[in-house]
Amino acid sequence: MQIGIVGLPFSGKSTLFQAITGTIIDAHALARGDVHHGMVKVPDPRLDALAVIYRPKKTVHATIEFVDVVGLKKGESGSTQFTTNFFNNVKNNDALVQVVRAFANDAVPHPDGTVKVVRDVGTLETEFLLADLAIVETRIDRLKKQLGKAGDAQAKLELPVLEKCHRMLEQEKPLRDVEFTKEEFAILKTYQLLTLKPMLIAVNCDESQVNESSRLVEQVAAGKSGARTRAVAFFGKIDLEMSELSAEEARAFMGEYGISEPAVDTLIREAYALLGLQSFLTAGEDECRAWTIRRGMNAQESAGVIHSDFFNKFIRAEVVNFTDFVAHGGSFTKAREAGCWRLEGKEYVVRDGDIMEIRHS
Ligand SMILES: Nc1nc2c(ncn2[C@@H]2O[C@H](COP(=O)(O)OP(=O)(O)O)[C@@H](O)[C@H]2O)c(=O)[nH]1
Ligand SMILES: [Mg+2]
Repeated sequence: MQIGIVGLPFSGKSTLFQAITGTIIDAHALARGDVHHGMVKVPDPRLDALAVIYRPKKTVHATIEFVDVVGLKKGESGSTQFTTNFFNNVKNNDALVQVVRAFANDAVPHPDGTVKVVRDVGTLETEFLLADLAIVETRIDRLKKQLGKAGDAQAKLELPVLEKCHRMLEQEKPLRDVEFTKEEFAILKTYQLLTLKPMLIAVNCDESQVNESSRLVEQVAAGKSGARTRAVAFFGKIDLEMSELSAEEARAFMGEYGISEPAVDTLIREAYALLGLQSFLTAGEDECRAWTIRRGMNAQESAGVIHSDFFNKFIRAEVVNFTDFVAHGGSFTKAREAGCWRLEGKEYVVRDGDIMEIRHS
């Protein structure tokens, strides 16, 4: 699973990438605009709470991969150029974070001269819609030629799905906001359509915009009601500075700004959820850990994420929800005595934040 950070030049993509990966990219690499990959810890206050109770040797967060996507250039005429290279870099991602600039900084040029969040979201969206339209039209033409010939079953299956996409794209509707059946999704998967990817719009605000940020988020989110589009704010400059501080210094820093956690922490969790991912937790003195599963995975499949033996030899899962677990001192026994412990079978659909212990043969 990989999330691509996209957006216009100088919107703050590399700033965000550095803040969430905790790496510093040197100025030359930034100027060259290299593609950067990084594994990012999914911040999880529940895991932190378990670590306080257990004081384990190791605390392991869930991780997701982020990519600082490049390929967008400022063109000769001053406008933004959407290169083939850019679309190829975008295509490989499972979800996208679109960084939109809201911060004012005279030292940083805006490719279109002024800072306007809604316009910029539209600029990228239009390019993605056109790119998808081109792919869909080419494919429809090709499939139509196969109709009536031997072995045209696949074409008959794919054509209505692509025509549905075509209608939507012509109405400027991104495919992520369209309802598709499982079968339709399976067909569309191979095309790597850009507007089908879940999208998190990330509005990059200045420290002076702390109070304004939720209004900006509402503006960019207006009219985007689909479950696969979300919007959040972050504070590129502050978030990057904060990522370089110790935990204690960061707390003091946040106190000054009156914030309870770095905005990028929320952003990472939103991106994780947008991918359809969630975590269950295991607790012990050796290790407290968040394990990544897809929403809807059952207890046996989830056990298999820990170890394939746990899948093959699964008997039952002991489950306590996070709040109950902590309320009972992080003890399965005490939770059991209090009646909030459950023994679940294979088919139990695991919930986000379940604390589990797998019983296997
Ligand atoms: N004032 C201010 N400057 C920022 C912010 N985020 C990024 N910048 C600056 O904007 C410039 C472009 O940022 P960068 O992350 O390299 O943009 P990219 O081209 O999208 O990767 C850099 O000089 C950053 O320091 C922010 O939130 N506030
Ligand atoms: Mg960059």
